[in-house]
Amino acid sequence: MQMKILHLSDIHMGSSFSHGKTDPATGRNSRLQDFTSALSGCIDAALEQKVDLVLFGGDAFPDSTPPPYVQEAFANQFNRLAQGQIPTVLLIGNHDQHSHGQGGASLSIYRTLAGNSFIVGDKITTLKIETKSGPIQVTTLPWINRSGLLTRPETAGLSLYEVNQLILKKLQAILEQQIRSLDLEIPAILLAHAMVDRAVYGAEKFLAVSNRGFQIPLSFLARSEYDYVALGHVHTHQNLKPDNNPPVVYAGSIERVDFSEEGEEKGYVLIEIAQDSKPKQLKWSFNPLATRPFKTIKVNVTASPNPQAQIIKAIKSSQINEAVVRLIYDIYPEQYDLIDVKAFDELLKEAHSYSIKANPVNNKSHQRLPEMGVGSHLTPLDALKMYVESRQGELKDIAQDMLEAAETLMAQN
Ligand SMILES: [Mn+2]
Repeated sequence: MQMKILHLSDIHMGSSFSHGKTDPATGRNSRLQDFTSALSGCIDAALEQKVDLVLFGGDAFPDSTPPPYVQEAFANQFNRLAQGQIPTVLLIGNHDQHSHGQGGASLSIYRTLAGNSFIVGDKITTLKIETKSGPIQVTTLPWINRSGLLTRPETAGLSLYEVNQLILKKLQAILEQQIRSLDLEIPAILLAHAMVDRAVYGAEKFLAVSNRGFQIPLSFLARSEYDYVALGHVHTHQNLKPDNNPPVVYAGSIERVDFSEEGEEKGYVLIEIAQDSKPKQLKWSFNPLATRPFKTIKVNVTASPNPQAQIIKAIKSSQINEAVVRLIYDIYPEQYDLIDVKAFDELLKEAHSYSIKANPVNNKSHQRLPEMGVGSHLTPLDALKMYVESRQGELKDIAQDMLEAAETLMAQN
């Protein structure tokens, strides 16, 4: 007997509107249609492949109170799974929680819909789901926040680091309990919305260095008792266990939320488990979706006698048809008179949407800092400090934050 599962994540329906345009007929943002098409592609695949189970890894919307027309676009697609009688687990991500971390407001309504074919994963537990190809176990691990696992007296007087260590200790014990409860004869999947240590970060990286998020070590999740670990949160598709023992896979977002995802392929994961062979055989594949391309055109015209011609040439040699385009050009302020932006507007019209940004280059900033010359050896942190000091004028408001973020990032490696 073969069991088929579709794993998708990070839908973020209703985001990226700044990269769209308003449809004059409906008043709706074109990016909602793009995200709906991407989601529809996942649901089409689930129905065509007659999968036994759909696992959604969390982050349905940009926040827990999406406007009704956005909820409707989401519900229309998931409703097709209910009609196809495909059991579906909807996991709660950080964007699905209220800011104070109570429950999954935007998804909890699905609990009551469609003859219980939806299961909302809002707590750590192990579900046993009966599918048309047999039973499967799914441990749900929604986004963890401090208030969910710790009480206020437990955290009194502790530093942020100590609080995180305490959460991890508790989490490890709870996960251990779940793992011990598994029936190893039946397929088992861990479905988690988490920042797992060792991931390559995309747009969500700012959460990693803020107080809101913390990281779960890969070793907590990559357990041989699970046949597959289905992850949500990081938007870049990747497998954290290349030896596939077990696969620990971020499906990634299904459409580009912003330019940080420009170069990434978007899609969903199909999993096949031959549960009767011993040991169980598992195959998984990443399936790309047709998504709207993003294109950055970056030009430095500071050395050009004819910056206008150079920028036009760069636009003409780029694939911009129906893409979300941003044109950025580095330019000396004294070259401004040589630029006619209207000509760029004309050329960029065939893009889906576009933005143009002139990046003024200060002649002085071209001089290298003498301390950073060839032959001197600096740690990356010292180099950053030196750079920040040399740019006090522009960076003073964010200098401290930059340094703290850098220290946090480097301490993690
Ligand atoms: Mn997330």
